[in-house]
Amino acid sequence: MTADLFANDTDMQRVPIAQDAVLLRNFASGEAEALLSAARDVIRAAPLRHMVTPGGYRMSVATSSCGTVGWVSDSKGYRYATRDPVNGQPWPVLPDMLRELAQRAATSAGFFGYQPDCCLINRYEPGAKLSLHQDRDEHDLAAPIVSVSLGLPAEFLFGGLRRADRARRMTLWHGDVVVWGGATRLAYHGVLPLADGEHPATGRCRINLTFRKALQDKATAVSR
Ligand code: MD3
Ligand code: FE
Repeated sequence: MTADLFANDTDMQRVPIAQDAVLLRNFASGEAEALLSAARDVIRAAPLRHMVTPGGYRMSVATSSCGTVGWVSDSKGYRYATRDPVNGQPWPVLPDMLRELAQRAATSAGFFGYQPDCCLINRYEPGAKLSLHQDRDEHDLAAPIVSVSLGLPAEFLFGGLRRADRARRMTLWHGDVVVWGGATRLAYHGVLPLADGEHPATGRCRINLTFRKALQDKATAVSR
């Protein structure tokens, strides 16, 4: 109780989730406005859009990307592409401010030398959800994924390596950062339909940034 006397809802807290996964509560709280501003610059050049899944469904989450590659989905499948299919242009560069935040978070979680080449931007409006899935389109599964939650809170589902494994539920709040690596890199995960609300930083939505290393380093990709 006494320890909580001066506790603040923006205090950083490290919460282990599983082996190789750690929640850094409020890690980005102090720079949320700057992160959102950088994300808005990206979105201006590469507008958020609702991709279509290979199965023909329009995603309720709207996405964009920046970096040397961006995540795309269409009737042919999911993949990383060097150009934005909407305008045929390369994706906007990954802003230093975003990359540095991701690198600091990775280091704080024990993953050193993190060099993400993509930041996927997800926008959830009320009702938007992400069904249980694995992220396995990346060619470098040794690198962690760093996720940053901004705006309205979301109920996140974190399962196991098999779809049928029971999923744990946790709330991700504005400013929370999660680093997922090693054993959890291929864990099933998803997001429940976003509850309606209003957040001072984002209005009526949640923005999630996920940093990825989608491409294998050239030096390590050489066949031997
Ligand atoms: C656990 N995004 O973009 S972030 C995605 O909140 C995605 O927008 C969610 O899943 C979102 O693919 C979840 C947390 C997250 C991201 C990637 C993971 C958790 C993960 C990869 C492996 C395990
Ligand atoms: Fe995912």
